[in-house]
Amino acid sequence: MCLFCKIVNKEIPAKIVYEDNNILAFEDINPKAPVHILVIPKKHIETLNDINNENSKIIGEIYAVIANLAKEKGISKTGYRVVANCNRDAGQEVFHIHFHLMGGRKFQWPAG
Ligand code: D5M
Repeated sequence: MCLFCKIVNKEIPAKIVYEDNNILAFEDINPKAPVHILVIPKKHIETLNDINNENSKIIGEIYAVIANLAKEKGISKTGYRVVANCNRDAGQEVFHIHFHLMGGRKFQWPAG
């Protein structure tokens, strides 16, 4: 079972900030910004390449959770970045799709 599936199953602890039937959000263990939360579907989907017409509804739900968390964390007005890394060149380390919600500081563009 993958690392994030273990977090979903509560086999590995995480600082959970949001949970519903389909989605889990928890603090990144290695934060790159004052706010750094990972938002994931509970269902195992390996990479962005595996999103299709059957499973894509969850992506909109994830973005609604992100918008709520950004408000809760006080970064919705100042701004934030959402990042999803896909495969080797983007540096994906955990092969269960996740959306990094990062805020509380200024970001460079283009992203490194
Ligand atoms: O990002 C994978 C992210 O997952 C990276 O920012 C660290 C984070 N991570 C790894 N293990 C854990 C645990 N156990 N809890 C919380 N966060 C974790 P990627 O986009 O795949 O490079």
